[in-house]
Amino acid sequence: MALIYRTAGESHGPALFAIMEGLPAGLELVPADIDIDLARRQLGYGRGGRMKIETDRVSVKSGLRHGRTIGSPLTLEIPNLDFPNWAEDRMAVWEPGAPVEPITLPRPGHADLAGMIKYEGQDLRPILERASARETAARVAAGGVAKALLRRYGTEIRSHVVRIGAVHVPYGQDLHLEDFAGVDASPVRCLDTDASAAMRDVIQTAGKNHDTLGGVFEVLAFGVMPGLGSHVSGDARLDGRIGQAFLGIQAIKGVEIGAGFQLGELPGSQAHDEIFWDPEQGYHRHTNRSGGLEGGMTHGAPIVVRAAMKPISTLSRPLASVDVATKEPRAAFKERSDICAVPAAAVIGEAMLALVLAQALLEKFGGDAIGQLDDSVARYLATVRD
Ligand code: EPS
Repeated sequence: MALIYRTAGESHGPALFAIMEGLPAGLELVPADIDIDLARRQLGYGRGGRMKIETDRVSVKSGLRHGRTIGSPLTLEIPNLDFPNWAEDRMAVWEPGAPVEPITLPRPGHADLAGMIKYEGQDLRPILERASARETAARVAAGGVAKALLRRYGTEIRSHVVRIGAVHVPYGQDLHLEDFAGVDASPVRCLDTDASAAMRDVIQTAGKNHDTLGGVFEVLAFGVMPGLGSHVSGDARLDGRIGQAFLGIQAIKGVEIGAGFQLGELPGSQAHDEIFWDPEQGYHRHTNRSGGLEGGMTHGAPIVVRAAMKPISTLSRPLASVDVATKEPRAAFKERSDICAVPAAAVIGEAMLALVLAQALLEKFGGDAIGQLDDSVARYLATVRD
């Protein structure tokens, strides 16, 4: 069965949920597989007051028995601790106890206006609640499960921030798993100490100026077996599926794989990764401009994905907008928000890459029980070197 997942929940509703179906039975999980990533997603210099309110922890509601999946849909719940603080009426699932004023001032850059037009509404609340990046907590929870599955077959996923506003480190460096040991200790999840300090400074300045900042993060998957994905149809190509998964993260506007846009500048002789073979390593490359993907398939080198995040669209000094009730010019809606969430987005990127790779793994090897999957993977890996 294919692995599918879906999230549900609003930012200030009672809870967020993820349901995953198609996981093999017998996969061992511990709470930390999910909770550590949930906590990592809440970190990062530049986050707003909401992160002091929430302490995201998963509560598993189905699909797990005695720490092992049982083949049925896995339901993950993350409560919104802010719901009782101010949203019980605003987000009441039934008639509210007191009347709730509509929000009528769409923020440029947010889903507010397009969503309101699409749903023929006069209140932005139902749109902004689901468009909010709070939803990504549920994806990160599902990603924690996908990571546990991938880890069993030697794949580890890491991320780091390579740009905040104008401050950046070189993109596409030759990084190894060990290089990421201390990345979460950086307040902006950047591997370079000087750049971390400079990124922190620009976020602080943006905050003082009532502004927000975006940036670029890179996600890498190490220990990926060759042959996941497919060259046979456009929608089966793994590059395309990764692109969709990353562009589906709130505020992501650009995605590159490997050398990405730089490949458009290079001649073929400098753009591709030459092929070598020796008895110890089997097939291997000395470069990885392809970001681990050729012809829509993994080829065994690390997968390297970069994504660009636009600045947060809720500004404490709001941009020009129009009141949708009166059509009068007004400043956009202003609500508590973050100044910069790129470090958190990098953790979300890890989850998205894990989910795409877990889907590709299960498509290739199938199996209802984890032992069947183990056997199929082992049989295949025995063929890969030669
Ligand atoms: C968000 C606005 C802020 C962020 C939120 C995403 O929330 P609030 O309006 O409650 O202050 O903090 O992110 C999260 C809550 C989260 O868990 O990441 C938005 O509008 O997208």
